[in-house]
Amino acid sequence: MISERIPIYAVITPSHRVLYEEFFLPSLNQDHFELHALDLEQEGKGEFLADDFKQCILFKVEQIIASIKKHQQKIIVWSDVDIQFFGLTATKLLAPFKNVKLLFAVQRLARGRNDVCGGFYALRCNEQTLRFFENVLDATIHETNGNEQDALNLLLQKDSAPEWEFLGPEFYARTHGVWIPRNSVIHHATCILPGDAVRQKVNLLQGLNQFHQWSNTRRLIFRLSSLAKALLRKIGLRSL
Ligand SMILES: [Mn+2]
Repeated sequence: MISERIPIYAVITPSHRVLYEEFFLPSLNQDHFELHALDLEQEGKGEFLADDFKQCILFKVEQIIASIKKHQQKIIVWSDVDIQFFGLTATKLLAPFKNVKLLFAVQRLARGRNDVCGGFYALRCNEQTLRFFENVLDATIHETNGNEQDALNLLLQKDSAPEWEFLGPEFYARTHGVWIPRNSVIHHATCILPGDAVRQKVNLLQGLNQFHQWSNTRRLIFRLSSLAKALLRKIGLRSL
């Protein structure tokens, strides 16, 4: 057990509870992370940017603001539950914050692009990040039609943004491409097709379960089959 665990926050909706219970929770090292799981009871399947999805986002941003007030000067994590961990430690997560000026470290949305993913980030709780997330809430409601990720991207472009950087490619998301780095510490099951989100995510998460403990041979087979599937998608013989 390390001396102080890092608070990690996640919002759980009924539609995504299965992901939380089967993948997120069993893979999270609670010796390193102090879990704050916030239940949000609502109807709906949680499809990206549907009304229930947007309500969840507003609840989430309000809770982020509350968490920053609660953990002054500490580093905390906010995570989606369509994520599984591959042995992520507190030391690994805190490494970028050795730069004392760094306030925000966030997963990249897609390889070769410069937008952030709203599904996994760490932040240093202080007045500046508090103000920043109050602005994210405002922009989510008034400028980006309920999309918190767009609001984050909009506000991080501005000169007034807190000092921030991307987490490395080992904070892997499916939208980074099929080639998962061997040192990956998380796997975010970001969707590649609209509709039927939870089922797609279960398949993605199952496909990489316990990846950090795989043999080299198993990793190689997975990668080759991923490339083959990607090729079939490209020529239209496969959708997923
Ligand atoms: Mn997600």
